[in-house]
Amino acid sequence: MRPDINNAEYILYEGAFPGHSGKPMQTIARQIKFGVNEGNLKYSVVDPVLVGGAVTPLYKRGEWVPIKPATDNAFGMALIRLVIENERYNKKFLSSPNYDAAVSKGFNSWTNASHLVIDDPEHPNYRKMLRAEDLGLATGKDEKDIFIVIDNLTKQHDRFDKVKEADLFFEGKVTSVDGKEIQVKTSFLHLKDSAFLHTIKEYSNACGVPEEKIKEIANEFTSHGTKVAMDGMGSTATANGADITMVSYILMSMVGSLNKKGGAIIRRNSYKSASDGPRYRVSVIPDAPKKSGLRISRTGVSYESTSEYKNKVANGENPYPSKMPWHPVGSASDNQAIFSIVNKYPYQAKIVFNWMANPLLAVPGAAKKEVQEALKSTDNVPLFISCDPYMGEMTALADYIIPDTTPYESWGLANIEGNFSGKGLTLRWPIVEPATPKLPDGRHTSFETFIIDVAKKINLPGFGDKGMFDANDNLLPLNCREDYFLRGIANMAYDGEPVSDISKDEIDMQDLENLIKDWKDSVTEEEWPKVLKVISRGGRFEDHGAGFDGDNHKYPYKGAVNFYIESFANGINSMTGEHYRGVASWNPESFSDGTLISDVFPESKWPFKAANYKPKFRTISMLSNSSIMRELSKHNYVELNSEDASGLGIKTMDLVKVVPATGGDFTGYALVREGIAKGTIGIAYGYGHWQYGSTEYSIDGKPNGGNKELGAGVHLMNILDPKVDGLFGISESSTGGPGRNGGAYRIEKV
Ligand SMILES: Nc1nc2c(c(=O)[nH]1)N[C@H]1C(S)=C(S)[C@@H](COP(=O)(O)OP(=O)(O)OC[C@H]3O[C@@H](n4cnc5c(=O)[nH]c(N)nc54)[C@H](O)[C@@H]3O)O[C@H]1N2
Ligand SMILES: Nc1nc2c(c(=O)[nH]1)N[C@H]1C(S)=C(S)[C@@H](COP(=O)(O)OP(=O)(O)OC[C@H]3O[C@@H](n4cnc5c(=O)[nH]c(N)nc54)[C@H](O)[C@@H]3O)O[C@H]1N2
Ligand SMILES: [Mo]
Repeated sequence: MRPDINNAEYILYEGAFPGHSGKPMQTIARQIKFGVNEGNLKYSVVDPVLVGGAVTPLYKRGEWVPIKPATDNAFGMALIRLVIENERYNKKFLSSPNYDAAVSKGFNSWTNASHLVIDDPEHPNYRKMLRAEDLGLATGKDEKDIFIVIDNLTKQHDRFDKVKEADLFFEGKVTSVDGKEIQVKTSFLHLKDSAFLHTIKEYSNACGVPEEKIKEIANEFTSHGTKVAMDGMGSTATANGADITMVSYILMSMVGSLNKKGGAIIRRNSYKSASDGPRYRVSVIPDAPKKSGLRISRTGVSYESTSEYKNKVANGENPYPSKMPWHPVGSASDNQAIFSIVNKYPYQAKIVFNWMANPLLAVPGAAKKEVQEALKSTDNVPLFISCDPYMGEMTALADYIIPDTTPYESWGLANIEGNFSGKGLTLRWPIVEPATPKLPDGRHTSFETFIIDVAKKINLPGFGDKGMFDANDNLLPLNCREDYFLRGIANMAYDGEPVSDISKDEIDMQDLENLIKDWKDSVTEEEWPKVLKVISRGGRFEDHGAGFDGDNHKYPYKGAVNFYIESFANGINSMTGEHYRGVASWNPESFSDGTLISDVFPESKWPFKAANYKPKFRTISMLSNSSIMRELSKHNYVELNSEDASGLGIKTMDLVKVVPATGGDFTGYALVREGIAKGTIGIAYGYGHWQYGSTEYSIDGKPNGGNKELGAGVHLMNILDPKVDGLFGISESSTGGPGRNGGAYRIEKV
């Protein structure tokens, strides 16, 4: 979810820099400016780096609060402690055990704060939420997850969905139908216990934010009703980043601001398109085989379900540790996949197909020479294909490169990443003929052409003459990219109330007749006027502000915000066999087996942590497209706080060597300034390329590239996890999230 900047009164940015990066930086900058000048918006940007953006002397209502990298959990838990201690939370909201109860009190979201958790180590469902069946209560045939709360009126336990006002503070025994007593405690109290493990002073020492500032922010956050929100990503991309994600939703739930105007609203609030839609079942594969197999990234899978674990147990061995970490809570992840491929674990990749990704730079530690060597070895990767319009770092290692199209040459359906309350979906259509090679049948090479042709060759369902269903389950061909995209656009045009037909004038004005002549058959005669209407407008959008019904977002996220998270509490660290905590807490950065990074690499020898941030004048990969943008920042810097720098005798533009604790030194120009937290190295991402034209390569014997300017600057080499047997980039243990910020480094003057 994302802040509704247009209507918010206070936003806490915790690792997202408004007006500098974010999605997209221009819109966020503009909305902040309006919020400040015409609304009542105030904001705090808690970040190790002051990059500029919307924190400048001109924006008087925004402040920068420096924080040590990878310590946001300490800051966040301090806020939670203060909010609980000073009863600044909205009790009416938190004691609503279901969505309808919360709505009846003027809110538009709900939490499990009042739900009971089984707190008895002897109980078979210890660590789980208390459910109706634990008490022997009858439930409906298809009902599951009937959680239990204590009703504030009757003081008796009841189903969560039958109660309007539940006890937030219950701790004690409940009795099942057959008279057994179960020790339970509310989610809220679990969180409270965790927050009270440390004092505000301890939290403040850990994160470097003064106690007074933490108190001020706790106060500010709870002084605007539901018109507050929190956003952040940099803080979550750390080896302890799962907790700060929880903290963010919990803090917003302390005041009930989710799904409220001026609070946080869902992003990607979109029309149906390349999905099972009103005109075409684009995402449904006719005769699809059943899904099977195991994701290579080891994410979203518990180690206990693997054959490695079962075999070890069957042989009477201690199953822990696993060879590499398994991440029970996560979703698909390229940073984990790459290390699986490199280590041939849990299985060997036979064919690697890379598209629109450059993991060598994007994944912590993957820029290491050893990772590149492993990817090049046919022993690890027998066949490596990359589809890319550019000679990216990853692509340069491939056996085959399929030239792909760029945005002006291709179709695209792109979601809106927040900042807009209504439904919306953008689309782009090819406006120039692709510069990629032309095939004998007139199509150009591209990702879609490659996928369709290979699929047809190996007889995969979902392609060729019987490739797709329309809404009436008639089979239609899927032979070119337009069959896919135009039907997606037809779905979009007909989703809900269909759009009106385009007029003849508009068709002529944009020469749309010519655009469609080659793809007449992809959609029906009847659909074209509506498809063109959407094409002519670059998408379909509700009116500005149409997403609100009074003070409520019309498209609320209806799941509960979990104060106690069962999936974490029941997840097991595959390296140690220990359970994760079910509630947010302050845990300093650690390696996958729980050893603190600072125990392995003590701060006395490795005094710096890294903060990597998005570059202002380029996107992550794209730097060769505009020499004007390149002129504005020819290279990046190793940015240091002036106190740290003077201790090391470093001045701006000195050459300095950054030494990551696990090797991979790099040398760059120092920039000494006040806008960096102490003990932090700030480095802009997207520099230090060794491909993208910076190294020469040849095509059909003709030299290409070789422009050193394209590779200027440094790429932050993150540390590896020495506790794993094999190459492994530092990551968050429960989810597998990348640990690109934080770590352990030292700096030497060259
Ligand atoms: N100009 C520009 N804009 C972009 C992009 C780009 O490449 N260039 N990329 C786009 C993409 S893909 C994305 S996902 C968004 C991301 O946009 P943002 O969410 O803003 O992402 P980042 O710049 O990666 O990180 C945000 C901030 O986190 C800070 N940070 C680093 N470590 C920590 C930490 O431990 N704690 C805290 N509190 N902060 C920390 C960084 O200093 C940075 O200022 O930007 C998009 N917009
Ligand atoms: N150290 C560090 N790591 C990071 C981040 C960071 O801030 N610091 N940011 C993270 C974030 S938020 C993100 S989103 C990821 C991004 O990580 P990736 O998505 O892996 O990387 P990109 O550089 O955005 O682009 C990937 C590839 O797309 C290709 N490409 C560009 N345009 C096109 C096109 O039109 N068609 C095709 N087919 N290919 C194209 C480029 O050549 C490149 O090889 O990086 C993450 N990793
Ligand atoms: Mo991103």
